[in-house]
Amino acid sequence: MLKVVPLVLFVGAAAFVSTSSLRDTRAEAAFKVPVVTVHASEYAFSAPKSIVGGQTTFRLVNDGKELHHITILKLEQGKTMKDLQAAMKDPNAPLPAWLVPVGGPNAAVPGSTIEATLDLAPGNYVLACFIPSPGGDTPHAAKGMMAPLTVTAPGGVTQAGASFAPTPTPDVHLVLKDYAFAFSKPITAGKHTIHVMNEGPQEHEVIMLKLAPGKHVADFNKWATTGMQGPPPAMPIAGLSGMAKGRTAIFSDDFTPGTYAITCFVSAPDKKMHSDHGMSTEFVVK
Ligand SMILES: [Cu+2]
Repeated sequence: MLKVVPLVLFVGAAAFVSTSSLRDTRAEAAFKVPVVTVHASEYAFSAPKSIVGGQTTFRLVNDGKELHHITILKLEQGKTMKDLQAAMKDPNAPLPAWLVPVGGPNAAVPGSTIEATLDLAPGNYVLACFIPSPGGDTPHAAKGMMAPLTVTAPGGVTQAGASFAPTPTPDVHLVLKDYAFAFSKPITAGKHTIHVMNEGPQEHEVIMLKLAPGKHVADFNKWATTGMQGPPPAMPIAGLSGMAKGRTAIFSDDFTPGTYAITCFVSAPDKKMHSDHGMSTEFVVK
């Protein structure tokens, strides 16, 4: 009997060593995406001025009373936020060639926190909110809701105060194109991590909605584009703001049974919104 005790201790210690080293390896692999937290209110972002490039999770915390999102815009050809502000003075001007929308969390209801994960190359960017206030059509960006962001080349140095989250592992793919959304498989109840690819040719966005009972996506499209008056026919949940052709991004939603919709409010060359070209769809989660 006594002889057995050391053997048991030895086996136990070996098992402990092997599980703890396994855990370390997994933790290293799983917690590696830096999280950049951005606070939104009327009408400003509180965000870091500079981050390191690569795959990054943007966490949008809506501290305000209105809907807000982050559209992350890459400034090319040496342009600055001033150039963007000048270009925005003409609301009918087409998107300048030096401005590339790359996505971001879209759209957080007051008090909520939503995330989107995307890969950022080094360069100069602007965070902007293009959602208008209720009763108007002036985007928040025109009221000053823009912030410059410098993305630096990864240099192997972790930023002070950086936090990390598990690498998102998508289980569903969603393709955006003119003018449709296509899931790789039906959405079931529970949490899904959705990998989105814009196949273009135009910019597209993902406005993900849980519809109120008896309401349809057409009701939301009308409500959102006629001053957002009265109770919303749908609740926006995590989605992705406008992204150019070829861009990918990842977001997650926890789906409870009900009817959902996806819609896109990007403007087509004919000035109609993509939703008016049929880029709106509903799906039922059982
Ligand atoms: Cu679209």
